[in-house]
Amino acid sequence: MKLEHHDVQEIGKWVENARRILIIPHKNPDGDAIGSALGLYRVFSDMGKEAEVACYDVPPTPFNFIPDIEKVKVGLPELTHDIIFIVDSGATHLTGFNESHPRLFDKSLPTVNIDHHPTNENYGRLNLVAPTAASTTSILYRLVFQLDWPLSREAATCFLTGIYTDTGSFMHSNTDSLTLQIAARLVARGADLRSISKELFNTTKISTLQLWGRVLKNTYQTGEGVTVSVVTEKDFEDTGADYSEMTGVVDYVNSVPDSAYSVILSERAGKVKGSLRTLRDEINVSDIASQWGGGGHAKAAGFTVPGKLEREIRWKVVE
Ligand SMILES: [Mn+2]
Repeated sequence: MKLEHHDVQEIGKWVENARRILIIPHKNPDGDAIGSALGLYRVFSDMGKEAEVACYDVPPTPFNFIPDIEKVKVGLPELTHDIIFIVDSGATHLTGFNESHPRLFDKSLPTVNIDHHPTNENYGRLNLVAPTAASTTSILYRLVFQLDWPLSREAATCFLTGIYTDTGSFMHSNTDSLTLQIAARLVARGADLRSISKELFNTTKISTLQLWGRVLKNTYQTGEGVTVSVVTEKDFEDTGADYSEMTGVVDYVNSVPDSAYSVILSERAGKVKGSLRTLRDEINVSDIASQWGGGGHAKAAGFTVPGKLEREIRWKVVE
């Protein structure tokens, strides 16, 4: 359970001496990004600190049940804080602020980078990067536990949200014993697992169902055993769904028996995004994504390239 990392005590000292703390999750925030940011927000508020959460995008509406979600500000305030936490962001561009605020990543500001993506660039002045952790929130739970910070019921719900979403409701291969132990401890601390599963797993908007219908209909398998689906800009327009509503459908596309791995190509604003997943032990989709300038985890990764999708396109694997 203990985080073996020399920066842990240093983070503790920084927080002890800080008054104003800014927390930044990645853009298009998922459950782990939002759970990390708002969990820390609650912990620091309970310590009497003046905490703020700033994100590039508005959090998707399924996260409206998360405590303090209304406190998330869109866009960055002036960077005059005593500490700036950047959470769940494997690369600087994922925050959305790399071009407008390069100072965030040149170590001139008191930044703390906490993440579990193996491709993380250690861009913080302090870095707590644990690639074996199932979620950033599971690292944060251990940090809170080790530094004896207060853990309210609300913060526990935030942290459990990150574990729940990043393990695909405890179904992905990153659901190990430590992750389940942390989840159990969070439930013991009052985390609201019932709301998390109801809001994030058993609630689906009509636009989401229609989008998923198109993704499922467009699914095919290549000669090399790769399961592929595509979703175009027009599919988003026709259904009224936004990009965040893709969450979840990838698990269906990835469930085809004997598939090597799965890819969903989605088109948005002149860019094509690829989401890769695999259930196979011997396949590392992060390596595959890196061929297109992307990255991520061994079993779940992604990339973004400029361009658009044309109907005739076929995904081909070459050695
Ligand atoms: Mn994550």
